[in-house]
Amino acid sequence: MTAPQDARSVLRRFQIAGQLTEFAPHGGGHINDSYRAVYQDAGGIDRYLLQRINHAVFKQPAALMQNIARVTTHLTAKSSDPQRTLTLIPACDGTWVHHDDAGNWWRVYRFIENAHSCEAAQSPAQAFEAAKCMGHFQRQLADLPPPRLHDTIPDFHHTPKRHAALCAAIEADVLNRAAAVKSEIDFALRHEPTSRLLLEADLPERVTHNDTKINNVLLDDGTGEGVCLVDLDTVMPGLVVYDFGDMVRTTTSSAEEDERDLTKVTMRLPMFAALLNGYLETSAEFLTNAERNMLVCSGKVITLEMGLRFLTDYLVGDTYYKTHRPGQNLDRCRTQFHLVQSLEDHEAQMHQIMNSIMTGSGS
Ligand code: ADP
Ligand code: GN1
Ligand code: MG
Repeated sequence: MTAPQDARSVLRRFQIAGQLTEFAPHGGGHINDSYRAVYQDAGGIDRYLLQRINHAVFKQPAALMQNIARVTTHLTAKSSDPQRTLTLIPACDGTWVHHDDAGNWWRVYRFIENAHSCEAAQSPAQAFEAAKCMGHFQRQLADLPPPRLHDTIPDFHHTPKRHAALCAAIEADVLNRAAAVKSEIDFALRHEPTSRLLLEADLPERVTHNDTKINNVLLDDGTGEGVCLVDLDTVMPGLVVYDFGDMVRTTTSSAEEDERDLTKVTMRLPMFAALLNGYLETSAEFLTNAERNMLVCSGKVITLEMGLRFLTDYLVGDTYYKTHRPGQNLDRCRTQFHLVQSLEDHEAQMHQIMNSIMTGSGS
């Protein structure tokens, strides 16, 4: 993370009035650096979120910011409560991003108050709200005017290419780590057909979020209702089932992504039912049958994808995701593969839940 002092000085490059009174790192994402800034002036206190875009991951930050500006403007224009949508603060030069002398790219959002995100879903009610909010987000963006959004990371959810990248990393084995992770590699190779399931389903391209893990949803502190999705770096053309799948990945398991006790990693059917109910409430009007038919298997595909990505990063030397201890990417891979197994074991029950919701006969 950039030293807080350096980050703090960047704030002067943005159109923010008042006196900076507090400044601290915020959130626990794997990619960008985020800081919370509190300003005070005669009118009261205003809070902001400063973020340094990871330009090793997002290679075209200017194009990425064009996407975010278009999407946030569109969402705000349609919202009945613009205070509850993501809003960019302009830089002093009138653009949406500050490019510093060291080559870093910075942006600032207005801090959305009286809302929080969860690292893991605590209840089906939270899963319901998060999924409902995600469907709303997709629906609101369905009429985003052309041109097509930029692909901020090409082939981001091309799971077969993630599989191929892992195979290349195994082949190169630059750190001689492959032999010790044979069972994980075997699991990945055995699941190659799973990697193709969503891309081969001939689903329509839509504007999607592409990083809908539960901590990218803000929930209202008072009512628990979904407020909005945050972390819009990967908003681009994609498949809605990857968004749904990432919520299955991050809400059905009660364990953290890097949990070492794998007995804690099992999928919880009530969370899945709540996700489906919440999502269908806001997406039913635009989902095609083909999309609806892939909702049950979407969780295992993206969970597999994340396992492939974590294992690849472990093999190449932990260069992509932030890690805080040795072996963390391998631990993350293991939870993902364990969850894939659990999702497979529960697939028949998930289909039953889907059928009972579709026929109006159950949860
Ligand atoms: P990262 O790339 O680190 O995941 P995020 O954009 O997801 O960054 O922000 C980190 C956390 O900050 C989120 O999980 C959410 O809890 C919170 N957050 C993000 N944007 C805002 C905002 N505009 N207002 C309030 N909280 C926010
Ligand atoms: C990264 O930035 P963050 O932590 O929300 C990653 C996602 C993964 C996620 C796994 C740009 O998301 O794809 O699902 O970690 N984002 C990028 O926790 O690679
Ligand atoms: Mg995030």
